[in-house]
Amino acid sequence: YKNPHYAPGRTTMVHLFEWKWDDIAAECERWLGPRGFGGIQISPPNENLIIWSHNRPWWERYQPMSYQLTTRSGNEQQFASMVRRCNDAGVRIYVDAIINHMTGTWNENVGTGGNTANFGQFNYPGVPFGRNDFNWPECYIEPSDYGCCPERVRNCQLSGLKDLNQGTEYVRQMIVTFMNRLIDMGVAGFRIDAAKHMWPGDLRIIYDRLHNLNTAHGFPSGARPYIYQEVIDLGGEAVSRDEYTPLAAVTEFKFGMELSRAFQGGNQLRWLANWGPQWNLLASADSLVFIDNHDNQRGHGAGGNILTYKQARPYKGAIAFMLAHPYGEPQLMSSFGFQNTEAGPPMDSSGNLISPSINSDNTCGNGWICEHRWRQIYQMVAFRNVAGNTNINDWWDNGSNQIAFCRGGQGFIAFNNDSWDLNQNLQTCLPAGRYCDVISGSKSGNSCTGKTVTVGNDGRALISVGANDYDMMLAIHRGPES
Ligand code: QV4
Ligand code: CA
Repeated sequence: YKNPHYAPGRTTMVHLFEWKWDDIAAECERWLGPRGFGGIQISPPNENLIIWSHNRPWWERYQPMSYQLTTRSGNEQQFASMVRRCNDAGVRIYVDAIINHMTGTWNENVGTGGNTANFGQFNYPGVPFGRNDFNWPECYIEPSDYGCCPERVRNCQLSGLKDLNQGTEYVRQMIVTFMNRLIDMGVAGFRIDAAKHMWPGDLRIIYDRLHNLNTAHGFPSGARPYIYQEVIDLGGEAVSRDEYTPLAAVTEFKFGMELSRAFQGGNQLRWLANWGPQWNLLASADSLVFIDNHDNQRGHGAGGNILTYKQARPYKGAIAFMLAHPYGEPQLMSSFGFQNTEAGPPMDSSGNLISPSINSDNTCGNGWICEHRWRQIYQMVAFRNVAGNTNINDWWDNGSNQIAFCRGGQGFIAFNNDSWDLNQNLQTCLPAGRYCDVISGSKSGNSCTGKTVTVGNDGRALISVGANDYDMMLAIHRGPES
C-alpha cells in the first residue's frame, strides 16, 4: 500500500482541491500529463450534505450523506470519464475517502445526490446506515482526549460528525464496496481522512479486502492501491503515527511545519543538511509530504505557521526544497483564493462551481490559484522526475541560509535565504555545458529566458542568487528543459 504506482518517470501528485471532474480531465490532457505530473488527489467524490446556512463552505464535502458518486464536482459518469482520460494521459487519481463518519446534525438535510437523512435517528437511507452502524452512546471528542484517551479519539465524534463503527461487519462491507467500486473504475489509491479516529485493526481488515488496481487502466497485475492515512502527529498525543505505518503510508505534518519555519527565517537553512528521519520525520518510504494542505492553509487541523500561496516567495522556496530533496512522496497543493477560512470555492449564485480559466501565461483565473501552474513549481516537478532515485551529494552551505546540493549527476539546486547575495563557485555534478535555470525562466528553442549557468569540465560553475532576486533559488538539471 506504499507504492503510488505512478507511470514510469513520474514522481509528484497535486491536490486539485474542489475541482470539477471535467476540468480535471482537461487538465490531465493539456497540462499535467505533458508536464510529467504523477497523480492528483481529488476532493471527496461521494454525496455530501448541502450546507447553505454557511454559504456552501468547502468543508461541506467532509459531511457524507451516501457513497453515491454525485457532488458539485460532477456525477458518476463524469467521474469515470475523468479517471479514464487521466490514466490515458499517464496521470493517476487518488480519492479522498471519508470513512470515519457521516454528517453532523443540521437543520438542512438534502445531499448533493438528492438523498435525505434523519440525523436524530442516525438514519442515512442513501447507504443505508442506521443507528446500529454508529458508535454508541454518542460522545464528543474533547481537546483533552487527544492527550489521554485513544478510545475516545476513535469512538467519539470528531466535531460532532456521526461516528461510524468500523468494528461491525456491515459498516466494513459498505466501505469496502465503495472503495472497490472506485478501484474498478481505475483509481490508484486513497487518502484516508481522519485515520487517527479509526482503529488500526479495523483499517487493516478494510485495506486487505480491497481489489488490486485495474490492469485495463495500465496498472501492473497484482498492484495494491496506494494508501496514505491522515494522521496528524506532532508528538505528545495518545495516538501515534507509528500505529499506522505498519498498515500503509502516513501524512507527515512535521514536514511542512519545519520547512515553513525554516523558509520564513525561523531556522537556518544549513540545518537542513540532515533533513529526514534525523528531524524525527517518518521513514521516507512511509511518508506522504507537503508544505500546506487544504486544512492547515486556512488554520484547520494542526496549526503552526504554515506557508501558503499567500507568502509566495518563501512558499516557492519551501516547495523547491521539497521537490529537490529525495525524502518522501511529495504532494503539491492547488488552491482557490480565499479571504475567510470558511469560504467555499468559486461558485455561482446557485452554488455551481465555476471552472478555472487559463491565462495566456499558463496561470489560472476565475478565483483559482493553480500553484501547480507556477513556473517555479512545475519546473521543479520536472527536476524531481529527472533526479529519480539519486541521493544528495556535494552539500554546500555558508554556515547560514545559503545552501546548495546535487542529485547524483542529474541536477543541482542552490538557495539563498540570507539578506546578502550568493556568489560562489560551486560543484554542480553536471557535465560541462550551458544550462538554463528552471526557476528564473525556461528554455525556448536554443535560448534561455532566465539565468544561464556555465558548467566547466570540473563540474563547477559560478552560481549567483541575489538577495533581492525575484526567487531565492536556482536549479539546473540534465534533459531538454534545462
Ligand atoms: C459544529 C460544532 C461542534 C458540534 C457540531 C454539532 O462546532 O462543536 O459538535 O456542530 O453537529 C464542520 C464545522 C464544525 C461543525 C462540524 C459538524 O467546522 O463547526 O461542528 O462541521 O457538522 C473539515 C473541517 C471541519 C468541518 C468538517 C466537516 O476542518 O471544521 O467541521 O470538515 O464538515 C483533527 C483531525 C483530522 C481533521 C482535522 C480538521 O484529527 O482528521 O481535525 N482533518 C480531516 C480533514 C478535514 C475534515 C475532517 C477531517 C473531517 O482534512 O478537512 O474537517 O472529515 O486534527
Ligand atoms: Ca471514529
